[in-house]
Amino acid sequence: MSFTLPALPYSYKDLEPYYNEELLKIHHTKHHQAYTDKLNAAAKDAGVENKTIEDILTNLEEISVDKRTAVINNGGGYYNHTFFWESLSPSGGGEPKGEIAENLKQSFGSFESFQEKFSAKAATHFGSGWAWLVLTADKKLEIIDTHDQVCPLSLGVEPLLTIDVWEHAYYLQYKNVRPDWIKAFWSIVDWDKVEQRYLEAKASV
Ligand code: MN3
Repeated sequence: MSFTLPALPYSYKDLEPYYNEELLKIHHTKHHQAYTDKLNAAAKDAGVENKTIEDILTNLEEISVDKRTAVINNGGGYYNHTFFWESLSPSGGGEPKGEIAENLKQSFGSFESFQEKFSAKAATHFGSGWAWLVLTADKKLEIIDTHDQVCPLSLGVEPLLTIDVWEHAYYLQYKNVRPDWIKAFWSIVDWDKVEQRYLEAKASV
């Protein structure tokens, strides 16, 4: 069994003007593909090639220490990008509805306040990494950031939404101005997907 690059749920030009075709194509076919290829090598080396990526990232302690870093980097790179693509939609943006909307309001005061805090976490993350909305083990919403390709599943929390703030994620379109990328991101967030993930995470034990 091997991991394969997942197809995007939209075409390369569908997220324009917020995320342009050239950037999306390179990010998917070069960066995400490279993580996929290296994950296959790292998983085989660690003897976990027959597990799901979720199982691997949730149980990193089962991998010997000398082989773990390659799995964290490339397994996280594989999973985080798939999760990121699925967080976006050409018909996204606006405000969430349903239970996630209610809980964001309860947890952060208002949707705008949540957006400000999430944007600040993404903007101030030092170096390469991700900002996330997660559901903790005691079912609370939190905003966290992770370095490099560390995945929230390895930290015991369920990811609900993420933004990639590696320079490769925005430099071609937004140059060094990460806050412009973060602002554009809000116009393509798939809140229906976030709601679906929230309901599933809330129901899981
Ligand atoms: Mn990336």
